[in-house]
Amino acid sequence: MTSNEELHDHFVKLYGIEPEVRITCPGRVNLIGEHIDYHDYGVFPMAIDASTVILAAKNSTQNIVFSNFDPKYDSWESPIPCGWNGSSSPKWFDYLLCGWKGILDFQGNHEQFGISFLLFGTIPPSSGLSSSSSLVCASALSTLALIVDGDPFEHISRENFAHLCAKSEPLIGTLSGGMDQAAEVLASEGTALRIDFNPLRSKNIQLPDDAVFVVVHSNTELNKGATSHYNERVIEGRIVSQLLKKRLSINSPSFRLKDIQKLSGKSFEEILEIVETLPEEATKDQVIELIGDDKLEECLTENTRKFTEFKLRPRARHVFSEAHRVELFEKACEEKNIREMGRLMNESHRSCALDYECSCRELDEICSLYLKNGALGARLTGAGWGGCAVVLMAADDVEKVADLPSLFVSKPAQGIRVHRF
Ligand code: GAF
Repeated sequence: MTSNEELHDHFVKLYGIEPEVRITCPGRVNLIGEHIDYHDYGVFPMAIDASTVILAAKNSTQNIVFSNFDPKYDSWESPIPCGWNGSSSPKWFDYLLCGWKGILDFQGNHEQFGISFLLFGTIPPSSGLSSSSSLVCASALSTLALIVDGDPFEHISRENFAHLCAKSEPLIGTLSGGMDQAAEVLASEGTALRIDFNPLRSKNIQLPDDAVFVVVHSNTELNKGATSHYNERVIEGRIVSQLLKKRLSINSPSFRLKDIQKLSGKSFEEILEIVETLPEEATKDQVIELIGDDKLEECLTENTRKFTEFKLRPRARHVFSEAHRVELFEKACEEKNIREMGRLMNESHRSCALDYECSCRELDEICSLYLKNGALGARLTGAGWGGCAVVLMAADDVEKVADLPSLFVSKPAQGIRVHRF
């Protein structure tokens, strides 16, 4: 375990100056509510103990310098102005650049100065525990803390800061929602979070005392195609929104499914009945026939124009049923009904695997293995296509899985924090 003193001394040795700030930003594990944040539906994550730590100080140059405590990652230095170069496989420091740039844009014409950053991370990368958002948030807060005096959150609310970080990260290429940044910025130690969007807000939720969440790595990194699969799911949801708007005579520019449900006045049960009448899948030409060229165009982005085939009914079924499960999970949690929480997690995994097709063999196997050994619920967490599963055990049963592979038992951790030296 690397101590704060070690990091401090490493910084001084590396750069020959004292660090001014230390930012600690946790990762997150999502308990339920997968792939629905970009439709503005509420989600249920908690921050975890693994984190990104950044030490930073203004330097006497006009250069941005990034170094990683882990020697396997190369350092990177560039004169200002600079930014992510748009490469399709972003490096660790590209995420830091996004956070840095996000704050500079927010601060308008603020005088720019060189900064030296030192990164130390304990969130396993590509594991579905949101290491990348943690890099963005930590670098954004380091930059802000170097620009303003005192508590940076007196200059921007935590909600607006999380929103800013979420806006900065898509520069990297994923059309992601805002769950990860919100969980990492808004979390309080000891409680999970119910996060809602547009406007972003959160509520602390006490987990039942006898609920233990175990995070298990499938030992498959998020697979290479994950960004493309992710964006494909976003576009499929947008097409569904156009179909539903037409079907229900809704006039709205939004293609967030929560807006469409709200405008339709339908309950989850009612909207799920309508979903069953949608086409199972459609080619691009068929979509154009169904909604028109202009409506399809509204759904697409530069990088997603290449998609030619879309699954519709199963994707919609996942989004609406998962949003409903979040409501039921929150209720079960308040009633301390951990059996029901587990049942909902299992349903969620099934829906992710079969309807959203964002699981993989290794994740399915881990979930089955834990369920066979007494878990109440087990599901993939995060985007899927590799990474981690989250398992719910009754505290009395944890012994039963002591010999199974696991990463850690997760306790709700504190959100992002700043320390000034
Ligand atoms: C990734 C995204 F960044 C989140 O916004 C969310 O959509 C998640 O996948 C899936 O629930 O972590």
